[in-house]
Amino acid sequence: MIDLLNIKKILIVNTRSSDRKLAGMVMWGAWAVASYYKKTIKGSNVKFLDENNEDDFLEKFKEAVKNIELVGFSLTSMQIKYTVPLVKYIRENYPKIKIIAGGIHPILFPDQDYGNYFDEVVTTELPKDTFDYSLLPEQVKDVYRKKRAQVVTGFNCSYKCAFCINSVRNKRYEGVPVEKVLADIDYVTKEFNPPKIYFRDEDFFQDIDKAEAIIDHIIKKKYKFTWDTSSRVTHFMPGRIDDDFLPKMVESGCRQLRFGVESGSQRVLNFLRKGQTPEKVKFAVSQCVKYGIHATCSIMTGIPTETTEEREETYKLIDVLSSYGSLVDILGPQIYRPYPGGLLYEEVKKSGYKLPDTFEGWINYYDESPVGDVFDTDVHYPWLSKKENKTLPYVWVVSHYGLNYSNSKNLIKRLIGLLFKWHWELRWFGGWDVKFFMFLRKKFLRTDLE
Ligand code: B12
Ligand code: SF4
Repeated sequence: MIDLLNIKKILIVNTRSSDRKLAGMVMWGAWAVASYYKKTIKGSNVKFLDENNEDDFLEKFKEAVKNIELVGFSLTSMQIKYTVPLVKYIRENYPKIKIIAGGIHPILFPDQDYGNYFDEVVTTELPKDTFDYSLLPEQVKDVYRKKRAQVVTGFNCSYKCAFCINSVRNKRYEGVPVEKVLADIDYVTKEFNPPKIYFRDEDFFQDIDKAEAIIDHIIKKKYKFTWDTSSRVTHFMPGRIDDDFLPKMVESGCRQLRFGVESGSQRVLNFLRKGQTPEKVKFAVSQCVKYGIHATCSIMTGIPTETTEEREETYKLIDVLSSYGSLVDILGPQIYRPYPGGLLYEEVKKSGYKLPDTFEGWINYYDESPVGDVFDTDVHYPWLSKKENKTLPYVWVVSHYGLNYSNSKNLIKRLIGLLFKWHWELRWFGGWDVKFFMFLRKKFLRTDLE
């Protein structure tokens, strides 16, 4: 085991996870680790480099490793491809540098053969109670100032949806103590004066008392930022998010909630162990609309065992939700992409879907089996028919642009919207126009779902 107490010069690296950089995003795991080492190792000099948020990342990385004792890589499975070349560079040029890895990939695959890439692979979480703002990349700070800051209010979730990592890791909700959240809000407001704050949480209202304390604090301090967060639809009930609570939320600046709607079929929702009904979804979304809050509805299709009729139930639910008006954003339905972990992953394994069993097997894994990007159209999932593999990757583009754009004030957006709405009404997820649009969209407008 590496004796970290005798190591002072540390570099924590977060590489990109696909050919597309996730610019402006906060990479919580790597930031937590860099902050933890900086706080706990006396006299340490800790640097944090996130490829998503650096121009000339490679040059900066090469410069940084010249004078470093230990490099720690934060790894999701998709980052392995981009991490290995950096590890090889260090091994070849600076053999004395110790290299460690940690993150969700080692946590999910603690027994995998990691070869000689790392001197140590950490398969547990490090404490995540400090996020040192001086380590946050400048590009992220800029986003905090101009667009949206983030404040963490909780980690994980006590539900166990079959497709979610929470069901594999058997995690429970870990709320950040309310005093800490309030102090963080005060700090972020003073330091960055953000127009908007995203409360990073898998389910912000899981601790409703904490949610209320945060809302009261924002009102008391008369902060002007708006805020958004993620919620389960099931919190919309008397005594939780109800007609007494919603006006307070709005007063405090709540303008958007994100919901995991997933499916319009009760059978599929039960299969996913989602613990919600389409009626609950409709109620939550209509309540948001009533109070002027945007409801972003994230929806999936191509779920193992889902039938054509059940898919149509999802499309019908989408029609109902979008009929509530322009405050409803339909995100998806995106094709279900299996990532390792989750009960649903056990299901896809039955259809012959296989993940690599060695660390090296992951390096090019996603080249042939593209997951992780809404623009992936070349999918070959064994639980789907040939036709479904061809058409389902285009469903989100038809619904997203057809339903969200067709009433736009911008003429070009409206024309695109009307064309796609026509496709949507015919349930026609093909045609050269859709494919050509997807091609252009992927080439020129890759960063946001605009
Ligand atoms: C918030 C979130 C995001 C955010 C922020 C991502 C980030 N890296 O912080 C955004 C929106 C950017 C995002 C994007 C994506 N995400 Co995401 N995301 C999450 C989510 C919900 C929470 C992550 C988080 O904030 N955790 C809190 C931090 C503090 O914990 P942590 O990252 O695990 O880090 C701790 C330990 O792992 C360890 N550790 C971490 N790094 C290191 C390094 C060293 C050296 C050491 C010693 C320890 C160590 O200590 C840390 C502190 O305790 C997770 C699900 C989950 N609950 O884990 C999915 C998850 C990580 N995402 C996932 C995916 C697939 C993606 C995307 C590919 C999605 C997409 N289609 O683009 C991208 C890839 C981004 C990337 N490179 O990480 C998958 C990863 C699956 C896998 N096998 O790797 C997960 C697990 C969800 C799932 N499907 O199950 N995501
Ligand atoms: S999908 Fe959402 S509600 Fe379900 S376990 Fe995951 S974080 Fe919790």
